Amino acid sequence: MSDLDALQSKILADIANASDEAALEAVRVAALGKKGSISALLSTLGKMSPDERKTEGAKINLAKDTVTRALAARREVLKALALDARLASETIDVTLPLRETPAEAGRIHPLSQVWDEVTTIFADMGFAVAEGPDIETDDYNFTRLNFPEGHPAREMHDTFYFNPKDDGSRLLLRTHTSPVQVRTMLSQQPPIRVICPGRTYRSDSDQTHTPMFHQVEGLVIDKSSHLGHLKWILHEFCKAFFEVDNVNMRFRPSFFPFTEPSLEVDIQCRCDKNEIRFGEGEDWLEILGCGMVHPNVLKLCGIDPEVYQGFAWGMGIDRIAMLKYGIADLRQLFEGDVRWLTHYGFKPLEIPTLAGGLSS
Ligand code: 2NL
Repeated sequence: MSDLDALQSKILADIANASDEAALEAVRVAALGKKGSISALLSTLGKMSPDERKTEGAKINLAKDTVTRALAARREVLKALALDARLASETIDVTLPLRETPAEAGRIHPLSQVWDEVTTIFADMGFAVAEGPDIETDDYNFTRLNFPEGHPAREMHDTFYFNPKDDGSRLLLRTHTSPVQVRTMLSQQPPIRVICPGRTYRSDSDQTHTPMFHQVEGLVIDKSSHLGHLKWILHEFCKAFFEVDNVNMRFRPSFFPFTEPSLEVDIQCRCDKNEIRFGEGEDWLEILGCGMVHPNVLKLCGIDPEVYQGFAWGMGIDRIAMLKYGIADLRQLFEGDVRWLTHYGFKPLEIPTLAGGLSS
């Protein structure tokens, strides 16, 4: 065997043994690179006689072509092997749970959930939703609601006042959502059916009070609206909201400057240590106040009390949220603790509907 044949056999063996593309490249450089073994042979041609160059050149170039083809063939094989190995190592377990998208991982705050639940229930009964500013005038927050100037009931509200203006008047943070109903009566002719959910403010802070809280009030004005209608509406609301077939309600006499008569409403429940059940049990829980709109309020809001009458009610969204969802401490609602929200919050894509269930 000539030296050239031996060299070619050696290179072809190296090519066959190259286990990856990097090893194969090293073989190529060693044979065909600038200082490669075959390149070195080719560079000897210059010193040969023309005849010798003809025969030797043909042999060396043949060897070079053979090696080049072997390199290309081996490269294809190694590429295929590398792909097979990658496919084998990069398998994914399709049974693993999907990572939640940001839209799925977020949570709806229980107060927003209850707000949506309440508006859904009353919208189904034909109520419109009205909203108004948090900063109000004394007139809309008190005077037109039959709180006379200097009346002690104004003091009961622990009002946050702004600094007086030059004319002596003072703006305030609304202490209830009733000014929204005042605005509705002043701008709309009866019949009126609205609910007014919103933020309200009182300078009061302890276990059961926060300076900012949420209320939803309702107002119905028509020619013959009466307490029977009010009781039916509140009964239907309580059944829908607490998601039970029946609730027993108790109406107790009370006092509000803006209603006459005024009533407070309790619902029957069983209050165990860790759980409240509605629609059964021996305990009573106060959930709202209501009454027939005082004729003075109608008058002060541009409605003739000789022609129209109506009823109204108000309840704390924070309180009914805590009762329904078993939240023990009011202040947790406002801490913005994401771990708490992960536990008590609602999935964003599960929107409350009466048909699909409010809180399923
Ligand atoms: C409560 C009691 C109540 C009203 C709110 C109202 C509004 C107008 C006229 C008459 Cl414009 N009444 N609202 C009536 C009775 C009770 O709220 O304890 N809320 C937490």
